[in-house]
Amino acid sequence: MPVTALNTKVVHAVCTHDCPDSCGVLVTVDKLTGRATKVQGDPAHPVTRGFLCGKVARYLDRVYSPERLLYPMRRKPGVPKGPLPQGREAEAFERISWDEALGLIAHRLQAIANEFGSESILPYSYAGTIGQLGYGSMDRRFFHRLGASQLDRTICSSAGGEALLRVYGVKLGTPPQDFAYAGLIVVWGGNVHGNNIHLWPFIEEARRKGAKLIVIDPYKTRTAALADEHLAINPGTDVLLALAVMHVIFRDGLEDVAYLRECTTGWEELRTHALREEHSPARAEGITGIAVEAIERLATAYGRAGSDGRGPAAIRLNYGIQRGEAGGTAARIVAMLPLLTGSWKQRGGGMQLSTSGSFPWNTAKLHMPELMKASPLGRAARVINMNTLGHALTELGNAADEVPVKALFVYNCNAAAVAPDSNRVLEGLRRDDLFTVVHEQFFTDTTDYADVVLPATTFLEAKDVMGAYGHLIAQISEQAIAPLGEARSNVELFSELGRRMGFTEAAFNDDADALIAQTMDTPHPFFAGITKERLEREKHIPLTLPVNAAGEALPFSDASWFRTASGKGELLPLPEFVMPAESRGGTASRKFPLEFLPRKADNYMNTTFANIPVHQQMERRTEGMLEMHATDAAARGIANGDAVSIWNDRGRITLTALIGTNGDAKVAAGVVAARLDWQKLARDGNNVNALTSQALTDFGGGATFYSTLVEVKKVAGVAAD
Ligand SMILES: Nc1nc2c(c(=O)[nH]1)N[C@H]1C(S)=C(S)[C@@H](COP(=O)(O)OP(=O)(O)OC[C@H]3O[C@@H](n4cnc5c(=O)[nH]c(N)nc54)[C@H](O)[C@@H]3O)O[C@H]1N2
Ligand SMILES: Nc1nc2c(c(=O)[nH]1)N[C@H]1C(S)=C(S)[C@@H](COP(=O)(O)OP(=O)(O)OC[C@H]3O[C@@H](n4cnc5c(=O)[nH]c(N)nc54)[C@H](O)[C@@H]3O)O[C@H]1N2
Ligand code: SF4
Ligand SMILES: [Mo]
Repeated sequence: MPVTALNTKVVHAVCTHDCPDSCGVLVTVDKLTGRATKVQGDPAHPVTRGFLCGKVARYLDRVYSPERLLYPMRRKPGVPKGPLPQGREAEAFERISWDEALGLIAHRLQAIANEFGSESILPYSYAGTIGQLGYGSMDRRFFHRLGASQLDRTICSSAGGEALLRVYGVKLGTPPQDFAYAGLIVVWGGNVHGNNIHLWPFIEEARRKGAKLIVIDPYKTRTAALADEHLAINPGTDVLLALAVMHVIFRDGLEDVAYLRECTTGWEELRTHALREEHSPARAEGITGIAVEAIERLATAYGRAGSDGRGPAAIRLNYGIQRGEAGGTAARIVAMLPLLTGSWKQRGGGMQLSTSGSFPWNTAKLHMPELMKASPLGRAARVINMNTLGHALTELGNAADEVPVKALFVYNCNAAAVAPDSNRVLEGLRRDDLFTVVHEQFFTDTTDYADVVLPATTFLEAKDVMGAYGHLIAQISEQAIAPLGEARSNVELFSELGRRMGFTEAAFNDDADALIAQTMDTPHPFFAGITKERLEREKHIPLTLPVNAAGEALPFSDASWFRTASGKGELLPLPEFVMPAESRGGTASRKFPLEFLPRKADNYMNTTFANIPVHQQMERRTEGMLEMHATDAAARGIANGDAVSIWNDRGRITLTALIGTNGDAKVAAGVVAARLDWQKLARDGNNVNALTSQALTDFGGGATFYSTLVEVKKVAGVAAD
């Protein structure tokens, strides 16, 4: 702990934003004013190592922003739902007390449940906070007891998560610190520099020792630009690239037969499958867009790593790979690669997609699904996939036997901006007969459609407990400052609302401390010796993973680690390459010839920070821009700086062309890219999700943001911004 001045204290919090790094954050608080004066990365945290990303380094600008939502509000009578100018949203609402707000919400939810059945109420949340309590605890209890529809939270990682479960039976992977020991690092569908910055120092450490970095990404991210080699793959073709890599590995005898025998099932079938001619590098070249030589180089480097005195190969597989129609299989096959070479056996080998499943939280105790039985429904409620929100709000209920959605309760989520096919979503949100409540830290695109807006705390203002999806260290996040204004945490909101609804179960009285104790109540060995009390003393504690004779915890280094039905790494069914229907090689439409990447911003967190001026400044280069290759621009008579219209059957947006030629192009010909922003900050009130679809991944029910075809043309007579 740093030395503190007399009138300040330093509190250990955790950044609860939806980021793999889950940083330990030291918050300096002025004891006299109660105000936070500084945030810094915890130097004692083995992954945070004393620094924060650019976004959160400036977090106090967000916490103390003059635009923070501080009081409950209700839409003024007669004000229609729809976009409000940023900074002037409050004019559409009138302030009410928490007591009035809770009374109003309880009354409306009850009336709607009585008239249409409790399943006509839909909670809609994602990952505004990924704290155990903030992400899902009292809210789940509340909606279960109410008998509301269940939400399948699929917008981010469900296809990749399911892929890991199919191959390994558990979401576990190489700890970030071990990447420092790798001899080859392959970043596959991930943007480490933008989205996962605390992995970068370990990659750099490995590179100083001679490791090579290869990045596989259709977009030239900062990570790709800094790599030894960037393979600009055609979107959605990773399955074929991975099959070609396997082809070379088996062809050249680079597989680890002893490991395959001991730790996997189905490898001989996979070998035959991979060796088929259609999976050769020569055949993959045309479809993946990666030259035969580059595929051979990748496969050989991968297959030989670990045998030349340098470290083994580590793959940082990330969720970018599974945001397309073939995303489940893509994540599944890349996750199989370390099983072929047995790279798990060496420190610095293996693969990381998500480590979230390593934390054995007792979510059953937190969520209490049994409360659905006590609801008026008396059974498990129907499940709605969150990627189909547009459908749920505009079409569900058209058939006589379907329950429509009549109330939407949004928290931890900027649904109007992040959900795919947003024109359908906005059409639904605009309905007068939809009662919408939004619990938020700011006015957003979503609060523009709310009947009632409730103020939420930031991670400085509430206590929580955290795991991570990019490391293996449990942490306590202490409350550093009092809630601003009348903000309440998700736990407080849903516990009060539960009582207001007349739910008498004691479970609605649990506070943060009780909930933390419950979610940590598990006999699982990974939590052996890790208690709430110890976390409160030490702040961050690595999971108790089993170690080998050398004292190293090496996931999947032997068969004891697998949690599949067979107890081994499962390579069947054979992964087949299926061209995404909505891709240049696909069958969906010949009308729209360009593949569109609706990307994340390096300095926002999805749409969080998009309204903060210092963060906007950091994102200026791509603000309102469509990045395209000179070839595609020339073919359409588009010059740099021209206003361009981008459209498909789902929607249309206007951006400014940012054209790259070979050296400085971020995308290859045939691919265009733009980034996510708030709808209302976009040029004609529509962000990139006006173009994305509600189609789901091959398995796992995931979103398919990166399977989007568009056409682009110059907007005649409209000057560029
Ligand atoms: N700065 C910042 N950090 C973030 C976020 C943010 O918005 N901003 N978001 C957070 C969240 S919610 C998540 S889930 C994580 C996600 O982090 P990542 O998993 O890194 O997710 P993406 O940025 O969606 O995708 C990574 C890369 O995949 C590429 N990609 C797209 N299609 C394909 C394909 O078909 N094949 C391959 N090989 N690559 C493809 C994209 O161009 C992109 O550069 O990051 C978190 N961290
Ligand atoms: N085009 C396109 N669309 C995407 C993506 C993409 O890459 N491209 N990424 C997808 C992915 S991976 C994800 S994870 C989703 C993310 O979608 P969301 O989870 O909706 O992410 P954000 O846009 O960051 O919005 C989160 C909101 O939660 C609020 N919030 C934060 N903490 C709290 C809290 O404690 N309580 C309450 N009530 N609210 C809080 C924040 O103020 C913020 O407005 O977006 C998806 N949509
Ligand atoms: S957003 Fe990620 S990198 Fe930034 S402080 Fe939070 S956890 Fe750390
Ligand atoms: Mo995400």
